[in-house]
Amino acid sequence: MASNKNLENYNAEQIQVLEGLEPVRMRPGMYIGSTGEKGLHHLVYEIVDNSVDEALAGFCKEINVTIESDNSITVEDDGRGMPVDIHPKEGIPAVEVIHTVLHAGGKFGGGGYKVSGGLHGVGASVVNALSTKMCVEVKRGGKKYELEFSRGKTIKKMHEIGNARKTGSKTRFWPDPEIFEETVFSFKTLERRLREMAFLNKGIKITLEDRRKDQKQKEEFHYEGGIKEFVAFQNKNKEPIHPDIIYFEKEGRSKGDAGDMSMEIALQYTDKYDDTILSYANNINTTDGGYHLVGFKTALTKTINDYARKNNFLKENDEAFTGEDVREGITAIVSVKLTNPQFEGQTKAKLGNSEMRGFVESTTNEELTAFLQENPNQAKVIISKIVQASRARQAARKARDVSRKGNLVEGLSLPGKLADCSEKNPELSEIFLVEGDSAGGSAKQGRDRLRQAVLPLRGKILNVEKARLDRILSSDEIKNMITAFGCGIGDDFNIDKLRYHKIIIMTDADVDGAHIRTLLLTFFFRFMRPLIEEGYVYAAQPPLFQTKKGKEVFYTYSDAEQEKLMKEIAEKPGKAEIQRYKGLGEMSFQQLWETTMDYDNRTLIQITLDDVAEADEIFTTLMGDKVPPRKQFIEENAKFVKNLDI
Ligand code: 0RA
Repeated sequence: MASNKNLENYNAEQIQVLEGLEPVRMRPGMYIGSTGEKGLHHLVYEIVDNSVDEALAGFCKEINVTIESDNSITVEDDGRGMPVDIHPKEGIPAVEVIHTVLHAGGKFGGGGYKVSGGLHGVGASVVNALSTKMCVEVKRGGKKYELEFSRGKTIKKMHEIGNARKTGSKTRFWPDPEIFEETVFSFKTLERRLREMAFLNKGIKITLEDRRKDQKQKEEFHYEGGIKEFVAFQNKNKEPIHPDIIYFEKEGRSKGDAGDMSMEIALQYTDKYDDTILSYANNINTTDGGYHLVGFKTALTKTINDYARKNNFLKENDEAFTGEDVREGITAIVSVKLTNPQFEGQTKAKLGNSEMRGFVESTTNEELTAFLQENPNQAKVIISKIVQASRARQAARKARDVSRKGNLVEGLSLPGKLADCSEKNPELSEIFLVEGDSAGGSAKQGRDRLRQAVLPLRGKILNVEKARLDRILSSDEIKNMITAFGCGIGDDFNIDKLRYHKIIIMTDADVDGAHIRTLLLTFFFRFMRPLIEEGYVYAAQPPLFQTKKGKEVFYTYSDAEQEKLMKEIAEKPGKAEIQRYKGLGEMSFQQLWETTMDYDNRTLIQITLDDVAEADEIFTTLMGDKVPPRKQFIEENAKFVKNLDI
């Protein structure tokens, strides 16, 4: 953002005071989303966001985040230092107000920071309320001050502890185990978000250090190229088809007193068939899009069509490129910043400021047209790719029309290999996708015919990452799944028609099984994404061992569990007979029912899609053309569904 005129004389009077902190401890979920792992890490982001705001205001260069050896977090910045003057209404130092009064801070008063970050934007007071202890240190005006809190209450009033040459703020907090289900921080989770923050705010240096025993490590995130480097990072396991990452930025003012706005876009085409477009508003990932994304997509389609017509890539009678055509293989980051962001929708992940649409659209039109004109060679490569995409789409449409007609004649007949359940209510029905015909046979025999359907899948289904829709639709395994589910595919996908609300992938507990499961998930991710988003997809967990001792039979699902069992039954009479299952096929139908399908005994792992960017990276690593990263990844994550929670 450009000018920061009123920041210098920002003082304690501008801090609006709303309410005390009891409500935060009463209903933490309202303020930080959840009290699980996500909410826990959110605490760190809230504190870091304040330092990032200071950096965006132009006063801070470096932010250091440390996971201390006792699992507390320290965030230190080299900004101006939080204000220490006495707040006129509260009669206490502003820094204390910031930490003890809900919604205190310039963000809510207006006239202070222009860009506020943080999904919830609740700030330091909420983190304080949810911490057993919080220590704050401020260096400002040649002095160093300190204050301390516990569960939102001031324990040690602000006092001087010495002189300071520089300025800055340092916050250390200990999350409250009475509030959080888990208080152990994940380096990986913090790393991912801090790296993203550094990409989105070029020039800021963010470091992350882990000081815990046996986990000592340190990373630094500092990108002068900002989102341009973000695109390069997203494409690190893909093949870009042209050398330059296209980049442009613009600042503007919205009508009336709605404030300033700015936008930044970076993009590059790869040889892939899917697209990765990440959009952000004030550093928040708008996973449900919004007006900034609409503006970008509209301009992309228009600009490319205009250029292709004008330069004869599209002849007079050729059909125009669709939005999908022009997005095939693209990696793009759309990042906007604005004074009064409106986040809409259930998850508050959709930008509702309509003024962003025109701003992003006209800027993209101008800048992208200029790039294509100035770089005819790269333009040619990009347009050729889009021409192919358009042809493939037209071919696929023909194929689909044919298959739809076929369906009408046959009356939507279900695949022969499907053993359907008799229940017709999807909410009560489930379908098992079973690896191999022999395990499929056992599952058909062992199942609850009323509510459980079984569809055996032979061998490895088509690797969808590498194939276009027309080829994918010709695979029998895929066709069987599509007809069994009943909900269509791609643009025709309609979740209301889904015939089962549990889709359970049942594969062997080995690397091949993990691979098949990944292929299925890739297919769902690309063409039936709502299945994953709605939480309808599960992985069954078949046992690894059967142990017989005396008359008793035990099943265990991991090496650790087996070890524990052996200790527990050591005293029992008889000799333990252990069988390690190599595959589902080794189990009788009764055993398969008891251990893996029976509603009362089984463990299902729900497949979730927490982070589209991460999932995309994993899928690309696993499925893409570059073999070494894939091989390494599979070796490291043979049981990745369980570990990575995709
Ligand atoms: C001066 C004025 C204001 C904020 C800061 C300095 C400041 C706040 C933070 C938080 C973390 N690091 C910081 N460095 C500087 C405005 C008052 C407000 O918005 O709370």
